[in-house]
Amino acid sequence: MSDRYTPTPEDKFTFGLWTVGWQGADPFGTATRPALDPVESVERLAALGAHGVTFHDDDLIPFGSSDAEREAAVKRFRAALDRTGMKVPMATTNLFAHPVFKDGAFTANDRDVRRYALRKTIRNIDLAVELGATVYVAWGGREGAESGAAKDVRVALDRMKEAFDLLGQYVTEQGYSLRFAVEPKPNEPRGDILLPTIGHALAFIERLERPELVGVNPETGHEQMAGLNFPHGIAQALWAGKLFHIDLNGQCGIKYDQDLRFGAGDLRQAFWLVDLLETAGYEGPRHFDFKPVRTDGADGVWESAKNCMRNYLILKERAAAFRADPEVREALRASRLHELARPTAEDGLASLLADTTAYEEFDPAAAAERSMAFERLDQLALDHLLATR
Ligand SMILES: [Mn+2]
Repeated sequence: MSDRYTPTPEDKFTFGLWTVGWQGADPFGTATRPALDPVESVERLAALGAHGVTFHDDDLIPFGSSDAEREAAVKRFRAALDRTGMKVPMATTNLFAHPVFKDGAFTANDRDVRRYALRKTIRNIDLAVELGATVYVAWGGREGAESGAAKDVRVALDRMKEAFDLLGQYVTEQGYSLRFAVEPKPNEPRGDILLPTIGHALAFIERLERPELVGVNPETGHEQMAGLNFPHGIAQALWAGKLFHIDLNGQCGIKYDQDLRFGAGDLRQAFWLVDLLETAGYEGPRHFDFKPVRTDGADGVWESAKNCMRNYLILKERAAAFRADPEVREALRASRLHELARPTAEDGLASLLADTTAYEEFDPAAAAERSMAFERLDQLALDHLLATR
């Protein structure tokens, strides 16, 4: 039963194995669903029209597996990929679940833990590259603190930089075509996490030895947990040439990390996000990092996975209709978007200083009277989002 919102692999939708595989354990309750075999996830997502899957090392190879067990798990996984044509564009490291990472990984106060974390990461980078990944995500969920003296943040940032510099050196020396994507999050599981927003991460990246190898992997809900406008953050990442990957999901305001399916939560921001990704030339995977609600069984897992993609395609259609509407084009002009696109002083500073109409003869009161006409423009967007136009 397919319609125009049924995806194909060309839509480049990808899912983390940990998303559909989430068993529903939360801080107050144990799992509500049985474990899912990664091979089944690959097959079912392929049947739904996805392009690929992504994984943490421990999603595929349970922590503590022997070398033989590791090899067997990879072999089965690779066979499923070959059978279905599914890709692995991204991989990442679980540096948060095992108690050894209770105080972080790359910035743990305990040096032994930091060295172990780097080796664990490098081991999975080798596998990621073998499976064809071109992006390696780093979410430092445990890199943070709950109290002031427990973490010297400036020194911890030195250690964070050291980690990315070493990883950059490693992939360069190996000749890998792999770039890193830092995933910001303000809090949870730590009280406060380092590199809490897109902006913090972008500033950090410029201090690295190989900044060209490192970008960001922003997640919808993570920015919204900080009360921030996700499309604005994505726009700045694109502007900086740093949107290496993206995690799409849903979040209802400033509260715990909900990881709702894409399209749930702030629908207006989802609309503007899709409009941005589809018009800005973003070519990376549309990756979903969500958690099927723990109230549901396997039916809800696959229903929500399907609907992440469906909602993206609906919003893509709605955003395209908005951009194609002649009345919208007229409204954009009335709101002077074309003027924003024009440099403020293309004739140079000297001309600006010599231009008496820019200041001496300028009438601020008259300029202040010009309506920006944003209300009409925004309602046109809402009409298109709600499919009433
Ligand atoms: Mn999340």
